[in-house]
This record gives sequence, structure tokens and C-alpha cells, in this order.
Amino acid sequence: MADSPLIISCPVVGAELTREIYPALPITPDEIAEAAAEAVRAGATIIHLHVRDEDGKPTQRVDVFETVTKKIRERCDCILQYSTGGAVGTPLEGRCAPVSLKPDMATLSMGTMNFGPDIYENTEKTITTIAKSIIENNVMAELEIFDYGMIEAMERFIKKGLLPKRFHVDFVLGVPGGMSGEIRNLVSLSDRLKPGQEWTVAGVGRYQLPLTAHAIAMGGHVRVGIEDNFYYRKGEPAKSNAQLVERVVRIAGEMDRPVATLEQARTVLGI
Ligand code: KMH
Ligand code: ZN
Repeated sequence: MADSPLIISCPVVGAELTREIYPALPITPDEIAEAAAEAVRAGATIIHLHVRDEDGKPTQRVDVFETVTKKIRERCDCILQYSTGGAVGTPLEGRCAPVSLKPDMATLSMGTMNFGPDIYENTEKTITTIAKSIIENNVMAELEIFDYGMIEAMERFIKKGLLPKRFHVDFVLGVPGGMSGEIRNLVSLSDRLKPGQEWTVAGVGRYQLPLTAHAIAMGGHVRVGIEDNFYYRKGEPAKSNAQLVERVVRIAGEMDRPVATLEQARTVLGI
């Protein structure tokens, strides 16, 4: 039941990719802001934001987030969602730091996992510390669920009153080490949520397109962008984030699911 308009999120850069792997990767503040503005013009309403330092390395520096935010705001209006995940191995203090800028939303990953060859560490202490900074700054959280156990962790944390009251749920499926992007996984995860809880799915790599189509049909929301998948189709790199967003808009149109305006996205999310 596609009852709420489709909210499209776009993670424009991420923390793992390099120019060696994907030459069109936006890295400088101007490039990231331009990529975000193009994605918003194409139909995205949420920009999931990581930033890079002067050497193109992922950073959680507050000054860089501030600069990029200003440049995005000059170019377009959108819901800005800061990453508190950072890159694998980012110290906890750094992960929380940008939340002090009070973005519209900030992510909160709900558990530790293998992340390819690395470990993406989200211990109970990590989760409660990031949750605390999100609550203190009155920011809306996006709970990132990479595996089934994390949805159960989410329930435990909610029961203990440790999570922000305002949150959205994002299933990130297809990270090697987390749950794959098979459709049955999305169905069982979304079934577990309380009735009326809005959710997004971010399909990683080859899972992006099939999960997008299913989420549109199921009444969920979608995240597409270069952080999750830099291919348009097998063997053909995407030209840009906007190109991936444009495809979602076309699919949603064919499926009679209206794409959310910014105002509608804010209403659906309660921002
Ligand atoms: N870069 C990943 C290790 C988030 O943005 O909150 C974590 C990540 C999640 O991207
Ligand atoms: Zn991210």
C-alpha cells in the first residue's frame, strides 16, 4: 500500500570509495555540494552526507561538515542527514562531533558487524553515546539496520529508553558481513516493524535496483547513490548520483507512486 509519497535519499559520496575505483567521485566541498544539488533536482529529498578532507580522505571534522553544509544550502533545499558512522575505525568522539551542528537527521547504526574485510564497530557504548548526542542536539535519528539482530537490538534499546524518540528506519542490505539484499530479507525486516513505522531500504551494489522496485511496491522509501552502488547497470558505471535518482523517479512514475516533495517528506518523517 503505497500510501505515503516516496522519499528518495541520496548518499552522494560515502567513506569507502576512492577516485581510483570511481573517478567521478565527488570529493571537494564544491563537488559534494554540486552532486547533492543535482540529486535534489532529480528528485531526492534527503542527502545522506559524508565529507572528505583536503586529501580526499573521509573525515568527521566539524569544520568540513560546516563548509559542505553551507555550500549545499546555498544550492538547494533538502533534508540533510549527517553520517555518524564515518569510516570504519573512526574514533567514537569524531563520529559524534558533527551532530553538534544540528543537522535535520543523523544516522545511528544498531550493531557491530564485519564490513568487508574490516569490522564496523558499534558496541552498546558506541550506540548509547551517539544516541545521547543525537538526543541532546534534538536531531532526528535514522536507525541503520544492516542485519536482523540489529532490529532486535533496536527494540531492546527502545525498551530501555536509550534511543531518540524521533527516528526513521533504514535497512542497509548487501554489505558483505551484513544481511544480503535478497527480497525475502527486506520482507522479514519490514514485517518486524511496528505498524505505521516508515522505512527506507538502501541496497548495496547489485541489490540496489531490485530492492528499489520492491520498496516502491511495498510502500517503503528508497536510498540510491554512489556510496551504496556506483554502477548504473552491470559493467556500466553510473554517470552521477543524479542519474541513479532519475531512474528511481521513472520507476516510481510507472508504478503510480508519487515522489515526495520536500514538504511532504518532512511531514511523513515528522521533521
Ligand atoms: N562507512 C560505513 C562504515 C553511516 O553513514 O551511518 C558506515 C556508514 C554508516 O556509512
Ligand atoms: Zn553512510
